[in-house]
Amino acid sequence: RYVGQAVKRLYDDKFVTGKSTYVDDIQISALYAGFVRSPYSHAKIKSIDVTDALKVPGIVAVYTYKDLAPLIKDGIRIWTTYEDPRMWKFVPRKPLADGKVRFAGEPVAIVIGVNKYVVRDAIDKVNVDYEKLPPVVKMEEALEDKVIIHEELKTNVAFDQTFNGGNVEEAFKQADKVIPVEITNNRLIPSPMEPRGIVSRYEGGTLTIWYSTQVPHLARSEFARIFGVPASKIRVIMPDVGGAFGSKVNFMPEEVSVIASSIKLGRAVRWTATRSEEMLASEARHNTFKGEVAVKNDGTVLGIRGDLLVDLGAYLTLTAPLQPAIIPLMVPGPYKIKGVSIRSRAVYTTTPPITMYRGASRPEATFIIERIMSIVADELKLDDVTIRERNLVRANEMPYTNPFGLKYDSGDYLALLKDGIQKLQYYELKKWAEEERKKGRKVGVGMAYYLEISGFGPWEFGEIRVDENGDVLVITGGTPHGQGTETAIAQVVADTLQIDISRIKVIWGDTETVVASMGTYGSRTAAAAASAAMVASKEVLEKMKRIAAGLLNADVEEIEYESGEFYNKKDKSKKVSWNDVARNGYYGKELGISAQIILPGDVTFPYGVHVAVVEVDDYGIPRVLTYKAYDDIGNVINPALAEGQIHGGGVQAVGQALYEEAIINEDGQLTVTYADYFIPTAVEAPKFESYFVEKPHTSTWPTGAKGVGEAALIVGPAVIIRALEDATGKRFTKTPVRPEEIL
Ligand code: MCN
Ligand code: MO
Repeated sequence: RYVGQAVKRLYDDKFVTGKSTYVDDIQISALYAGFVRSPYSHAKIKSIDVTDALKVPGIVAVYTYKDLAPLIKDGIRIWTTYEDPRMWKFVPRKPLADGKVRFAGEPVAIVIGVNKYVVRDAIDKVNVDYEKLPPVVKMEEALEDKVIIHEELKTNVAFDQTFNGGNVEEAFKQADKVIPVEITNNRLIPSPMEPRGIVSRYEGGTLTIWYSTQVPHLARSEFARIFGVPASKIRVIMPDVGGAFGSKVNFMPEEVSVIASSIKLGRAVRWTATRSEEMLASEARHNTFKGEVAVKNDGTVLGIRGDLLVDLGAYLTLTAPLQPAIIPLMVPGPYKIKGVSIRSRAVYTTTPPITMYRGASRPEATFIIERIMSIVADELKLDDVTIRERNLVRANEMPYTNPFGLKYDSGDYLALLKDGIQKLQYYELKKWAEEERKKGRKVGVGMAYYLEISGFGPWEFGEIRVDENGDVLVITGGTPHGQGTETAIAQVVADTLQIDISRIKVIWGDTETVVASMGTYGSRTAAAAASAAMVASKEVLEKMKRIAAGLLNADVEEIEYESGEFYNKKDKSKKVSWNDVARNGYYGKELGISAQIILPGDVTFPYGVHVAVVEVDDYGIPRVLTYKAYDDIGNVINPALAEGQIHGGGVQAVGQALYEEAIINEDGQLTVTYADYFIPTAVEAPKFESYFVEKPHTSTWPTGAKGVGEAALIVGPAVIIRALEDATGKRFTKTPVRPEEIL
């Protein structure tokens, strides 16, 4: 059996030896693109003069919006699930600024030349005449609508919905106490190792697009719609992708401009974002919850009400709607709360647009509810564990429907809390920290609990092909880009087919190879894609049994399969090997051995408790010394991969809680570079301990897996901030906490 084992990742050799192929490594003859970007966050474009730029030797073309417009049939829109005009006010985004810029860094013109260097020179020679308009940087300012960012919308408020769940009036009536809270997640930059990139080749009326993406099939559909061409004329290939963290489920105007240019020129055109372009391309989070909590003196949290304000930046990206629409639904978390009412608003500001980032709304919701639990504990002089014990949904209430109608599928939240606190030695650590503080050290211990939603349906694709040699190709709708989920999929297939894993190859991410795909995001691949591969494997085995029955002159009902042999259960000496069946699948009567599956499925809810130890030095600089996790993620397919996710997400949680902030100044300019936007390195990484429950509560996907890809970044910030409070005796309600607030 492979499932449950820490099998080494199948394709790591090429990565560790530098032989992987990212978009920028694609070797084809192509022109290079670069962008003229607005220095102002809000301005009218009075004129653009490209004459000097065109004189630079090696420059092939400089296009503005007017040049590309005839090719563009529709703008970049939002995720169709959310595209309800009664809910969202937005303007489909154009590939280049049209008459006006709305954030500093917005692309105004595309410059195309024979190499990067001439392009760089020519960018400086494009003369754009701007008329500055007042920037709108703060969310509160945007709400006032004094300066309107998208004139046609007549307001900066893109979304304004009140989410009412349960009976909030009643909850506040019954309260012994009402506690005010204000909780903020500041703006972050996902920062994958590989920046965004695209190569677009237009040949004989068809487009081939190599694209650093998490969603090649969605990209194909979107590009087909934007350019008004049949999707069959577009092939999107996802090469090796060096990380994405949700930010590459998003289509950029730059990418549409590159494709448009390749069509116009009938040539291949490529673009790879520079680091500073990448910082502008994917920004994330930034929201504030302001409200109050109704509690009983015994620690029962009865109700939560308040206002959520979300910063969208200048345009609505494909995935930005998730924030205002999902955060409220997940605020109740694993707790049984009588009533929750949240007015959720999202506003445009003249800042870089927001996309999704690891956890996409669940980190925000979890930070809100976990901060609430700890604040209530402090106000009522209760312990962090006690307050959670009091409010967790009980196992006999599962499946539980939360006030907003989300159905939590399975789990025993209380048992996990009790076991986790012991396993992670929470109270022992608390005691140790207290002793250390007496000696003058500023150390503290914190915990938080989470419930997340993952394994999103409604379906995923899987295909299995057994060739005439008996070797197996798995074509998955998953699109792994660093997680190693392809290895987990191979493990599941190897177990189902009972063959050696070395005979299996897993491929993905090419719209002309993979029939259909939703992709990898929302921690769904171990649940959805691995399950689709599993079900397709079972179908293949049935086919092989039919072939075996033919070869053994038996009825198919008589055939059993075990470890590479098909045999007649009435007479076990009558058997035929896997390889013989495979060969006969091609040279016999059947027409090949393969199965394609679209497997439907639904969301699942992993949960867990995490603990951190934080120390602050004399300068107020915090460090997370230890980070410990205890999670129920359903069946664990590969503990090493799952643990790796806790480590990666945990390090990003350290960054979000303590170091990372995309600071925008009052003119709307992003003021940070990687010199001061501080991503934790190995030096700042804590020591990790990660455990998964022994008897998991499985999901309804056939693998029984729930997700783990985002867990540590979902709960981590709340855990780390709680430890920081323990170390300093102060209260912190926003991320990141800066040294000046700590001292
Ligand atoms: N796993 C497992 N058993 C389970 C659940 C998961 O063994 N019960 C393993 C899987 O085999 C896989 C990993 O854990 O190797 C994560 O699986 P899963 O939770 O299904 O998440 P996905 O494969 O769908 O990955 C998406 C997730 C998301 S949403 C973000 S954001 C994120 C993350 O993965 N982005 C990443 N981790 C990342 N890791 C890397 N290196 N790069 C990114 O961009
Ligand atoms: Mo994600």
